[in-house]
Amino acid sequence: MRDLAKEITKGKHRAIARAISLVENNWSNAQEMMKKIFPYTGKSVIVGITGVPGSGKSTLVDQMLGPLRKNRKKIGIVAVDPSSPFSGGAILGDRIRMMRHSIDPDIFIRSMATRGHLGGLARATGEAIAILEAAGKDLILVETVGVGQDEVEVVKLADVVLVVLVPGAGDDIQVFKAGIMEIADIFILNKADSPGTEKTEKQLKAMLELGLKKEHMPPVIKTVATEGKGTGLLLREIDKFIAGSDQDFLARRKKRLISWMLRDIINEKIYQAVIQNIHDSEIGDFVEKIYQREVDPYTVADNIIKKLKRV
Ligand SMILES: Nc1nc2c(ncn2[C@@H]2O[C@H](COP(=O)(O)OP(=O)(O)OP(=O)(O)O)[C@@H](O)[C@H]2O)c(=O)[nH]1
Ligand SMILES: [Mg+2]
Repeated sequence: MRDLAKEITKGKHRAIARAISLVENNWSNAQEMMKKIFPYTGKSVIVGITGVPGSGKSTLVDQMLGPLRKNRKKIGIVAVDPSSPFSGGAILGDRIRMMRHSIDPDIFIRSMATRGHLGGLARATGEAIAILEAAGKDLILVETVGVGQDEVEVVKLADVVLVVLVPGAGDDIQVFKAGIMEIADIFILNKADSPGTEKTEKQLKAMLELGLKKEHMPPVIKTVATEGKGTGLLLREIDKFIAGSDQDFLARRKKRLISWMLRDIINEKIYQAVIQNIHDSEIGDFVEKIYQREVDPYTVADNIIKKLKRV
């Protein structure tokens, strides 16, 4: 395990891949490694990108890689895939689209499933970010689909949050409902080659003006990701946001990530303590008593926690 931590800090991609698998599949065994790399974390710029399925997030990420690599930035990409059977094709599409960069030794690309994470998506994604930070990545891009609450939440792990909209989205109240609009530091209106771009841009700006003061207005960048149009401007806006944010603001963002991870880690540890200390047969006995209405499940849970405090 010591070697794995060391290999990560040397930036070895095989080590990064193994480490992320470990935090996903065998969390207990990953902790020693995570403790060792922790001092090396917290120094990268984390860019979150979210938006409705198919809005062009992966295409945008792919287009940003060229200019970033020209500036010799080392990059990590985490695509958080909703594990729905319907998105299977999209996931494959993501991988294929980004393939042209996958042989670059300074770009690491990984997709993570949103479901099936004990201890929560924030913990798993936060740990993947930490591993990439320890590996010396300058910039970490986290792509999430802005549909489920979890996926929208997780993008707030970032230092700067990009929300991708497409023409016509203004007509779709769902987008506004998902809580996705409030979290944007920069709006991207992608597919600006489609009809209705001007209308959506106007609607978006009108909506923002209703809710926000002028100085807090996030920039709206029009892009055509498939042609790389607007991505240079987008990168400049990201730089501007980071450079223009004071240290306190950036510290608050980093602390938000730490706070979620800490909560998730505590939850997971309590859960594991329950599994390890409360035997299945004991649970069975409680179930029987609750079923007979001899006791209620709340009292049982309180008693289990009291018992855990003693171990
Ligand atoms: N016309 C047009 N098509 C685009 C543009 N950007 C992306 N697309 C196309 O839109 C489709 C979806 O693009 P993706 O980059 O996979 O979108 P995504 O948001 O990553 O999709 P999910 O990860 O499945 O949510 C692809 O067929 C792209 O080629 C654009 O600016 N204009
Ligand atoms: Mg995608």
